[in-house]
Amino acid sequence: MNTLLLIDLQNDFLPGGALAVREGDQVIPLANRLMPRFDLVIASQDWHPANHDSFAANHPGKKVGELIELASMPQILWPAHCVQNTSGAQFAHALDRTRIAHITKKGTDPAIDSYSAFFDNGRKKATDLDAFLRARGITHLHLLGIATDYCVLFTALDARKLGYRVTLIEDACRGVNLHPKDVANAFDKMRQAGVEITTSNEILQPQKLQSLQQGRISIQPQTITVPSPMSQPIQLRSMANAGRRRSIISRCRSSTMRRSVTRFEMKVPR
Ligand code: VGL
Ligand code: ZN
Repeated sequence: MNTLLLIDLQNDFLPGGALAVREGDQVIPLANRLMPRFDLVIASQDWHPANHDSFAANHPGKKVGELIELASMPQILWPAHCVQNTSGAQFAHALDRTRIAHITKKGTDPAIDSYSAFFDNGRKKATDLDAFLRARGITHLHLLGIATDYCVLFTALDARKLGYRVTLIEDACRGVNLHPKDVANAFDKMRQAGVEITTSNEILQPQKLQSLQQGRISIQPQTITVPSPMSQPIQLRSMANAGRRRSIISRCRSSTMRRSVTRFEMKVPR
């Protein structure tokens, strides 16, 4: 069964939320368009009690971003977020919830954090997710959500360790980037673990992308996203003049073959 896993699409991770992730809101319309393409949609929900030990406010004198030790592991202190039964913990208001067949809650134990939707950070306790998927014979997961460098990363790595085929929809993820390279490093780690990378366009418009890559059609007057071997999807912008448009397409083809699409984008005249 064609399965999509939505990671933590909750108000607190959107701009204006308690742990706001830049452009987190841009993931929501993509999730809404992608859901109808899957037979099964599952969502994870960060679901902390108010006394959760990952919250800086629960450690007098400590600040957000500081490291403490929790359950014998380094733990980043976060602003209080996704507190059970608060509006911040609810799914994004713009998210179409009607297709979500199952919700996996995580982070409920106040004494340990849980970035992965499968296990707590100490891998001591499992959530219901693996059992749910196994019971249905699911072996391949498509993944999107927030945050790339925490919950998406740890969920993808655990899924691989559990033997799932994992495909990440890279333009439908956004990260925290506490350190500037965190998101890029997260993509590297996932790739090294055998996570496949795709884009929403490849799922929503597969024929169009194929034609574009084969040079049979030109780029429409809009922005499209193609899979990049680097950390972030690249955007190809259509140009006003036809000659340039042709050159972009041909460069796109050769760069894709050389797998250096990100460098290609920097060469495009603007
Ligand atoms: C997350 C930090 C703390 C996430 C959750 O959803 O990526 N990050 N709790
Ligand atoms: Zn959390």
